[in-house]
Amino acid sequence: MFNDVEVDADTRRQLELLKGGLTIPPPANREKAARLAQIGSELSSMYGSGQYCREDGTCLSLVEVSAQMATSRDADLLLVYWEGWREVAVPMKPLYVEQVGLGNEGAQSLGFSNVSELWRGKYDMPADEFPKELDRLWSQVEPFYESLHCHVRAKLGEHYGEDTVPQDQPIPAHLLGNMWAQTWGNIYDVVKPEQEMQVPDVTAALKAQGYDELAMVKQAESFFSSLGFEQLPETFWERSMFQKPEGRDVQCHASAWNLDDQEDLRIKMCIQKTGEEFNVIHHELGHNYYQRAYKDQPLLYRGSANDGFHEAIGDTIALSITPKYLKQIGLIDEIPDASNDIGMLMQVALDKIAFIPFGLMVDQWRWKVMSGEVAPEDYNKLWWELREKYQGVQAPVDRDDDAFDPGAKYHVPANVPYTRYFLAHILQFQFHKALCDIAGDEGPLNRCSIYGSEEAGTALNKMLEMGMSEPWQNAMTTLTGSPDMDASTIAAYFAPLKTWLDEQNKDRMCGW
Ligand code: X8Z
Ligand code: ZN
Repeated sequence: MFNDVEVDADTRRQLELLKGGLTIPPPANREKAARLAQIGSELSSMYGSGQYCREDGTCLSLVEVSAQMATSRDADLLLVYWEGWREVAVPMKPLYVEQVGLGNEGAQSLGFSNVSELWRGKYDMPADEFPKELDRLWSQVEPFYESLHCHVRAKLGEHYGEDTVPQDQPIPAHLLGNMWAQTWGNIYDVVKPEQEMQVPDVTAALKAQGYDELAMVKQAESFFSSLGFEQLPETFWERSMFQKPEGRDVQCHASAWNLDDQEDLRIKMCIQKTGEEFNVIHHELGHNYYQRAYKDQPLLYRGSANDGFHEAIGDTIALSITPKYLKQIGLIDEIPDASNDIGMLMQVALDKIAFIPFGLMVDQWRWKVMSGEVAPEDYNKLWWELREKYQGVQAPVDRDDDAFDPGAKYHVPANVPYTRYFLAHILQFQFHKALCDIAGDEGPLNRCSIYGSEEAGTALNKMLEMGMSEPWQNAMTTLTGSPDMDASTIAAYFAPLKTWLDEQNKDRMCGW
C-alpha cells in the first residue's frame, strides 16, 4: 500500500526496513500464520533437544559430540558421531518443506517473489546484485582457501591414509575437527608445520589459571572496558545463562539479547572452557555492545548496518587476542618470537579462512530452496553439491534418501540467515586493520592488539551508534574510510602463510 506514496528519503528507508524486517513473514491467513509459528518452534526445539543415542541407550548432547569431534583422531569413531548427530534432522524435513511454502506465501503478500528475494534484498543494493558482490569477495579469497585446503588434505592423508583421504577428491567431512567442517582449528596438531612452533594453547592456559565460565566472561568484558565501553549492567550477570542447567533442555547454541531495547543485555551459552569458546564469548558480547550503542536510534534503525556487521564486531575484538594480549592478562608467560608466526597464522587461518566457503554455501542452498529452484526430493543432493563446490568437502558415506543434513546445522531449523557470517569474516579483517591504524600499531596485523586503545574504542563506537540509520556503505566509510567490502586485507594478514603454503604444496596435486 505504501510502495508508491511520496515520502522523504528517511521515511522511505524506514518503510523499507519495516517491509523487509521479518525473516519468514507469515501469510495473512490466521490459521496459516499460526501453523508457521508452530513449525518454527517445533523445528527449533527438535534441534535444541536433539541427541545422539547409542544402541545401548546412552545418549550424548551436541555439546558432548562436538567435544568428541574436536579431539578424537579415530576416523571410525568420528564417523559414528558424524552420522549419529545427523539423525536429529531426518524428521525435520516435512516441517521444513511446509515452512518454505508458508514463508513464501507471506513474502508474496509483502510484494516479494519469495523468501529468497526478501533475504537478498537487505543490503542497500538490488537483490540480484548482492550475489554478484558475494562472488566477487569469494573470488578474492578462493586462491588462498585452495592452498590451505591442499595442505590440510595432504596432512590428513598422511595421518589417516590415502584410502580414507583420497588426494584427488574433496576431504571427507568428519575429519576436520568440527561437526560441520566449518572451522578446522581443532586439528592444528595434525596439520601444523613440521618445524617446531610455539603457538599459545588458550584452552590449556585457561585451565592452568583456573578460569571458570564466569571468569571467562569477565575477562572478555574487560577487553571492551579497556576500549572505553561502559561496563555491562548488574542485570547482565544476574540474568544471563553461562552454563547448561541440570534437568531441562535449553537451546545451547550461543546467542545475545537485548530484552528491552535499552539496558537489559544478556547472553545465553553453554560455555565450554576452551580457547574456541573464549572467542565465542567475545563474539556474543560484540552483539550486546552493538545493541547498547544503537539503543537511542528510532525503533526501525535499531540494528546493525547490515547483518554481517553485527556478526563481525565481537570477532574483530577477538582478533586482538594476540600473544602480547595473553601475556598482558597473565594467560601466558612468554610472547613467541616472529619465527613462530607461521604456526600462529595457520591456527587463525584454520578457523577463519576455512569458514569462508561454508559461510557462503549455506544460503546458496537456502536461496535455491526458498525460490523453488530445487525440489524437496533434491534438497540433500544440492546441499552436498554446494559443500563440494565451495568447501571441497564431501560426505564420508553415501547419504540415505531421507537424510536432511542441512537440518543438523542450527541456523537451518532456527531460520537464521547465514550469509551474515560470510560477510563478517571479510569485514572483521577490515575493521581490525582500521582499528589497528587508529590505535597506532605499526607492526604486522596478526600481532596487533587494540587492547587499551580508547581511540580505537571511540572510532568503533561511532560506527556502532549509527545502527542502521544509513546505508551500510556509510557506516563502513565511517570506520574504514572506504565504502566497500574488500578481502584484500585478508590477503595482507595471511601473506606469509600463503607463501609458506605454496612452498609446501609445490609437488602436491591441489584442487578437487
Ligand atoms: O552462530 C554463531 C554465533 C551466534 S550468532 C555463535 N556463529 C556461526 C555458527 O556458529 O555457525 C558464529 C560463527 C558462525
Ligand atoms: Zn553472532
